[in-house]
Amino acid sequence: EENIKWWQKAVVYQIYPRSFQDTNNDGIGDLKGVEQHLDYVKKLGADVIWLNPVYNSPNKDNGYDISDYQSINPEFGDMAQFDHLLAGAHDRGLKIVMDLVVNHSSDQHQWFIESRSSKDSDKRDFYIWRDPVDGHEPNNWGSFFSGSAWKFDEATGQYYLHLFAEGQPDLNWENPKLRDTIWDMMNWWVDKGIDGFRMDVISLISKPDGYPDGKGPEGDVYGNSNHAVANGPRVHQYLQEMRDKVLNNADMMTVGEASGVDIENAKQYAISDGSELNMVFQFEHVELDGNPNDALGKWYDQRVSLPKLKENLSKWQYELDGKAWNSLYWNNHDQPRAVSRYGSDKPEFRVVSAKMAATLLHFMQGTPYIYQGEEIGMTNAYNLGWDDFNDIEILNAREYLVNKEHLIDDDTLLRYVHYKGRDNARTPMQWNDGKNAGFTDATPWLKMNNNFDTINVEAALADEDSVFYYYQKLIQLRHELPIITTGHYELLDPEDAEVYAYKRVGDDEELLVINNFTENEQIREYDVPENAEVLISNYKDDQGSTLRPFEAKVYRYT
Ligand code: ISL
Ligand code: CA
Repeated sequence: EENIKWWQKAVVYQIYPRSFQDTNNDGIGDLKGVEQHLDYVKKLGADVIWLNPVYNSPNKDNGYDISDYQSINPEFGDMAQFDHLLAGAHDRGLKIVMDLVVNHSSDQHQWFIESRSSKDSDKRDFYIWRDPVDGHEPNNWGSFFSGSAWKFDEATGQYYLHLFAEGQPDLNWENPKLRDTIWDMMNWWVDKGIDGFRMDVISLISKPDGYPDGKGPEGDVYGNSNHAVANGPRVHQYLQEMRDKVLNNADMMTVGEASGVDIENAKQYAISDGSELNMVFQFEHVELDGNPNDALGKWYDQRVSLPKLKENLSKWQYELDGKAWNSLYWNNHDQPRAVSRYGSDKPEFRVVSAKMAATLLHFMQGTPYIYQGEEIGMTNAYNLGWDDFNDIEILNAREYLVNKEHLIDDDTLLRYVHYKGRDNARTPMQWNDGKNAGFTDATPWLKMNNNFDTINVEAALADEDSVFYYYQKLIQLRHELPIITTGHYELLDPEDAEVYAYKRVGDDEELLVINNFTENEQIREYDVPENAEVLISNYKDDQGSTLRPFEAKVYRYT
């Protein structure tokens, strides 16, 4: 117990401010809107809020292209409102973790404006510039958002690297001056009293020496830069330097978004001696239903099989236990809605399956993250069409895969987008069944999911059997029972393709977590002692070996 850190017992609620609550009727969520709902987050029981980027940005990638790290985007409010929000959160015992996006900045950042102005600029080496090779790009790296990761700049005749959008040039971490500038900026936020950082694609900051070509899937001209760039030679050195220069200055929570990171890498990033980060967001389980050997990459709409999912999640549970720390998530602003992807958003199964998925995740070892709307079972947004999407990843994929390379047609991509697209998660929060679900009186920046007449916070709060109250109970149990934080994980029946059952083993008690992953009844016998009691379930009564559709139950026994 004594050795447990606060962030190991905590539950995080992720807020995407643009889509949370608009208070000045411009169709865009804002900081005042976040503040307005602090009591809602408190009622749910979460301990920490992770705020997606709220800094100045031309919004090529919705705030992940930052033009001033020490400012608040006027569409969200101003610094006084931020300070007020932070104080309001602290008054309620809530912590706030900020998004830190330092693999790249916006091309509108003053640093880049100076950097691109001349080869002699003292900011030139804040970014990554290379001469053309035989008249074209320095290597074959592809951008995460389609096409080449290099952009030729006429003014100085060199290419700059952008692993994401053209408007997101990569910062040059090799430059100690850049690193010092970042440490100063981070310390400025630490001094404000924020409680931690979620570090965007932090696994990509150290580029491999020599910039070798990456290997891409067959039929794709670009090398997959995720594999070529992730976990570069100096990434751990940089993070240890960050620990020393910034993170040790306060009691912070840190989570690195770690694209391209496997178990062995993660053991170092999230090592329990505290020398780097507290935990990482790994991507393996959300990449299982993709197309890794194909130029289509993530674009696909087949579900992962349960044994495959089990194998992966279990590997992380076993391997990090005692050595590092897991983050637990089904979805975020980059992933489709959990209930649509892992449960069922059919009306008759939505509530029960959202609770099942929550049970499966929240009884694992690690720090759980809940993405806004997940706690009321918000679903993918099938009513959005090509004219409605905003996300650069979706729009670029259409440009590249459909229009340029003719790899698939529009309708197929649309089907994939309805399964996987990031805008599924970004439609505004559904507060009630009124105009625009109570999100705004104006036209929302992104079309609403049209199911808010039934799926909304007001309805959830009025129904004691709602998904909301189930999450509330899961969080409460985590706070009360140390075994949920520390117990050892044991998978049962790895090959069972319908039911996901596992144990948490403590010193003097155990939990057995049983989840029917299907919409059919299943019959399963598990060995449970006489003294077993049902700790939580998404059905009112226990029918023993009969598991009803999406039934989840947890037995506790000694
Ligand atoms: O969204 C993805 C897959 O659909 C990822 O490739 C994603 O781009 C990657 O995980 C990095 O995400 C983070 O950095 C991006 C930003 O667009 C994402 O919103 C952010 O979470 C660039 O800053
Ligand atoms: Ca607003």
